[in-house]
Amino acid sequence: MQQHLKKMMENALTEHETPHRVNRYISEADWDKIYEAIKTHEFSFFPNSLNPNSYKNLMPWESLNKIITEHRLCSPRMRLFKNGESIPENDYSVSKISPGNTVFIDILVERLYYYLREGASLIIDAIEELYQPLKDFTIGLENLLNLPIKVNAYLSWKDVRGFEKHWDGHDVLILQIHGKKKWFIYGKTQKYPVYMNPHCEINVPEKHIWDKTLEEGDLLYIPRGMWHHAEAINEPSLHLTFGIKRNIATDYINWLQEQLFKKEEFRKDIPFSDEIIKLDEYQRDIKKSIIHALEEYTLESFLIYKRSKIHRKSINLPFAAQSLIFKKPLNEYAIKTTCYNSSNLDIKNGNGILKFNGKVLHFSKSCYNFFSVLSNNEVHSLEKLLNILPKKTNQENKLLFITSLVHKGIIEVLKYNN
Ligand SMILES: O=C(O)CCC(=O)C(=O)O
Repeated sequence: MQQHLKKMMENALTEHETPHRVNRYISEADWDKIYEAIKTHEFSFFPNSLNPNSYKNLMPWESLNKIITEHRLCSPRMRLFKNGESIPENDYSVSKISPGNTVFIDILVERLYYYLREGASLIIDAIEELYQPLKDFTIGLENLLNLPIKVNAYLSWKDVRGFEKHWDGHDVLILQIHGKKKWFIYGKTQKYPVYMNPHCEINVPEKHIWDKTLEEGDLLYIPRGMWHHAEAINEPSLHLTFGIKRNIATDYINWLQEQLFKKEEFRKDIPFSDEIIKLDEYQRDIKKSIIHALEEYTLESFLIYKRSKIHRKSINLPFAAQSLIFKKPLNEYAIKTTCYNSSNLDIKNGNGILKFNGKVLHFSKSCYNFFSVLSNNEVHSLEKLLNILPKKTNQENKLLFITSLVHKGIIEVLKYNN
């Protein structure tokens, strides 16, 4: 294999090791404590828990400026808030029409600076999608927690609240990256509250139970439902909020409901209300069917499905848009998977199964090795993978098989000298 390609593959390999992605920023000992707090829903403060040599790389000011400059981030992806009120987007940006009649929003920088100087907070949603080091770290955390994570950036300059006192329907990890911010934590509204719960009583707590000024490198874990607000202290502050969506029983039931459409007894009409005997029978039968369904569609299968949905799209052009991707010499190509979790791979009844982005891919047992080699997230030479595929399949069909996986977005092609 060519030396450059080998080097590139080695670099890619270190980039794709999950623990490495997280250990670069949080030590294993600190992560263990954070993990315990998340598991037990225990509000916790972790001072100085971010590695001082690296955490600023999660969102340097220059990279943030580049993100805002180079993307057309319109509301609500990027928004300004002051004292709990959103500042109308057209107060700091203008709609423009391109020669092709496309309308787009352009920021008026002078107005933006003015609002920020006046105490507005700037919020960018899902910022991990826009910055690779942050995305890598987020993927690492997702793999450790087996839960999906979305990151928002909050920037403030004045001792003015962005949001008023509120609670979130998901857990949050707050990482203070630049400057300081003062946090006020209040009690809970309800145990395990969720946004869509119509039975949630809103009793806004009056007095805070905890307050602290977060300094650079500090981390705070707020379980869902805890009221909080934050204020900067008249100096630039940037924190990243990692929103963690936990799985709850109603998620399992919603998934179960989708599975139950496959079964006749769950599609069957409920008798009319004057058919008392039939109604009784129906009640008895459906109870049995529900118990049976819970045994068939287990919590474990649901969790595997949810894990497979934790998938971040990755675009692989020019390769994935070509019907025939590989041209000789084949030793210039390398392959890696876009599925980060090897637990999505399984063998059942002698056949291989790959759960990918909520879909299920069945393949013959003879390809199992191929997938299990790929699923460790390393980068592999195409030639090595061709050799792992069954000997009786000819080269052309092996290449077509690999091509079909690239077309599905399951694996990606890398090429030296691209
Ligand atoms: O910085 C703020 O004003 C509030 C931030 C917040 O609520 C959060 O990060 O979850």
